[in-house]
Amino acid sequence: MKLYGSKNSRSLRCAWALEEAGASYDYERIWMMKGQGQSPAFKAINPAGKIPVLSDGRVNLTESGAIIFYIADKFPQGNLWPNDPLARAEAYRWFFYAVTEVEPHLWAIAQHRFALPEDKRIAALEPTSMWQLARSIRPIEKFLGQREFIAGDTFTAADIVTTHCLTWALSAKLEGPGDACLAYIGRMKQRAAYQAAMARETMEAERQEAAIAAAADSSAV
Ligand SMILES: N[C@@H](CCC(=O)N[C@@H](CS)C(=O)NCC(=O)O)C(=O)O
Repeated sequence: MKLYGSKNSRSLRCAWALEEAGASYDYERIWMMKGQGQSPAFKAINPAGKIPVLSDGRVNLTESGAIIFYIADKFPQGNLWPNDPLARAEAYRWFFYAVTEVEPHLWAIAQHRFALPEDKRIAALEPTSMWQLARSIRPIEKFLGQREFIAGDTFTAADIVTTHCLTWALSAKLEGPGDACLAYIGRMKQRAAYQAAMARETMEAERQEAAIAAAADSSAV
C-alpha cells in the first residue's frame, strides 16, 4: 500500500488510520504548493490532482473518508469501528457530522482565503462561513463536555475526522472550539498513532525538501 499525501492536508487522517491499524505502508509526499498535484505522473494516479490517494494493488482510492473506511475493513484489528451496531451507527453519525457539517465551512473559508484562483475568491463570504462553522462545532463542544471520545467510550474513526476538523479550525484561527474541544484535541494528539502519522508526514516532507535543495545545489556548481 502506498499513501500519497502532504503535511497539513487531509492525508493526515489516512496516515493516522493506518497507524491506528498497525499497517505498514509506503508514503509519497505530493508537494501541492509546488504544483506536483498537477504533474502528469500524479494525474495518472488521480486525474483530479488531489490528495490523499491510497494505492493498493490495482486500485487508486481517493476521498479521505472512503480511504478510512477501507483501512477499517482491511484491518479489523485496528478497531476503528465498534462491533455493536448501535455503537457503530453512533460512530458513523459523528464521522459524517464532521465531514458534512463542519468541514464544508472550513473548506469554504480556505477556498476564499487562498485555495481558489484570486479572481474567483469572494472575501465577503467569510463571515457567513465563520458563523456556520461556529454553529456546527457547538454540538461537538457539548458532547465532548460529557465524554472522552466523540462517539462514546472508545476511540473510533469518527475521532480521526473530528480531531482533524477541530485542529484545522484552530490552525486557521477560526471560532468554534471551546474548552471541551481543546481538552479533547490534547487527548487525541497524545495517541501514539497520531504522533506516528505526524512524524511520518513531517519526515517525508523534510526528506523531499532536502533532496530538492541538494539537487539545486549540485546543478548550481
Ligand atoms: N473530499 C476530498 C478532498 C480532497 C482535497 O481537496 N484535498 C486537497 C488537500 S487537503 C487537495 O488536494 N487540494 C488540491 C486541489 O484542490 O487542487 C477528501 O476528503 O479526500
